[in-house]
Amino acid sequence: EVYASSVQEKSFIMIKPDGIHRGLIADIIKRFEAKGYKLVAIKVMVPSKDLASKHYEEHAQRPFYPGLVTFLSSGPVVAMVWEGKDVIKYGRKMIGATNPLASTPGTIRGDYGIDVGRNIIHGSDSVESAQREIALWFGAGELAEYDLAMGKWVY
Ligand code: FUP
Repeated sequence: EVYASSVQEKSFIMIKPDGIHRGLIADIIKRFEAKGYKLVAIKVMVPSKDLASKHYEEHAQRPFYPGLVTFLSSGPVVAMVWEGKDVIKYGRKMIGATNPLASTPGTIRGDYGIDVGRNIIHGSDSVESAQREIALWFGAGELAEYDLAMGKWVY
């Protein structure tokens, strides 16, 4: 059975305010959807400063942290959970490097970004951070459980 637990891996993916203002929502969703990943949660919101601070708390001591928190909480963002095999690692590959100028063309940041402080999208970097971020941004009842008909052709 190909529907093993590895297929159920989830990643927190967020289009940041610059991505929204640049009109990139549909393009980004299209890439994850066309790859074969399954969208199980999505919402548009202007995050509070508290939520933005918690999201990036690992960077609390870095000089760019206050600006990063202010930027993220300026909103709006599109917060999502995508599910599928290796979605955390492969999602990061689709997103590209933190610095858009170091990102390969063909990646989201490589195709659309120039500045590290305006790098369009966030994606969880490990199973632990995905779990933490999904719990931070979504309530348990906000994640849909369903079989995608397409899934049996992807796997
Ligand atoms: P990533 O996981 O690729 O989003 O990168 P990091 O967790 O290292 O950084 C989080 C965010 O901090 C980046 F999206 C942009 C911002 N940042 C800066 O503004 N300057 C830096 O030097 C590094 C990161």
